[in-house]
Amino acid sequence: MKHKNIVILTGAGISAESGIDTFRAAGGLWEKHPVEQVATPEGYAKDPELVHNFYNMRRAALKTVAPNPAHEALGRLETGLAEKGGMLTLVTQNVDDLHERGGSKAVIHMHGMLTSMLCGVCEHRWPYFEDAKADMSCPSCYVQNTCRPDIVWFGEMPYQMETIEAALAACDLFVSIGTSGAVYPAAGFVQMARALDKDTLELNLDPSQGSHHFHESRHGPASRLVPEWVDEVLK
Ligand code: BV8
Repeated sequence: MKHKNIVILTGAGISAESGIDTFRAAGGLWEKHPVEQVATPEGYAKDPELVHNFYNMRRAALKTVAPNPAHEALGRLETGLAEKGGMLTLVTQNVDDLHERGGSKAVIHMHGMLTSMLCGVCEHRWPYFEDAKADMSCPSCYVQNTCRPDIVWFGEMPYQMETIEAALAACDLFVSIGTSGAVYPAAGFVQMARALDKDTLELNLDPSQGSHHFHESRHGPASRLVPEWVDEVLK
């Protein structure tokens, strides 16, 4: 195998064919819900009920969608690489649970997860699958009105950045799947990989904002491109 230690970054595009809206397409999430109002700490402080309702809607939608062949192919890749003494580090910007439901066991959710709640006082995190309300109490410290979706908003530090940077330093291939390359620091991973002389590959419906940084870019739907590429890697 040419590549044994692979880091993959996914974005909303890998879940698009499962029926989850992307962010920046026409009619996407940010068109219907201004980022400032629903994906910033300031927006949450101003109207916590509005923000909870935005995430309640997306959390409820998880029950109506299923992983697609791209998620399932990455589940196969994780197992197949391990069997051959290789390693996959799967980093996602997505807050849905479709990678896990598609068979991936180790997923780094650098922007958090819809199915996790966070207490703003004691930082307790717990699995959460229902509708949340601004006046709910933390099950650990019992303080009311401080629980928020466990999501990384704009202006907040993404999770597990040290782990991600160490994985990028150790890999021999960085692959970006279904992301526009619009949001940092995730959008900068390809430049970090290039600076470390790693091979880089983009699989996306159309060229991302960072396409020119990649050695190779393949354009088309993830449900076709990802299984094809995984078969190449594992053969
Ligand atoms: C931070 C959670 C500072 C919310 C999200 C330089 C360096 C560092 C930061 C910055 C910087 N410049 C600017 C910043 C600030 C900011 C930023 O990047 N702004 C942008 C807009 C310029 N970044 C931040 O604020 C980050 N934090 O910097 O903290 C700090 C430092 C020290 C200490 C404390 C703090 C935090 C960013 C995280 C914000 N949270 N999500 C939620 O999900 O509700 S971002 C949001 O965008 C989602 O996570 C999403 O995943 C992410 C990226 O979007 P994409 O996934 O790419 O989705 P998009 O719709 O854009 O594109 C979809 C793609 O799929 C398209 O290319 C399309 O062609 C393709 N596609 C569609 N269909 C298919 C397909 N591909 C294949 N098949 C298909 N079928």
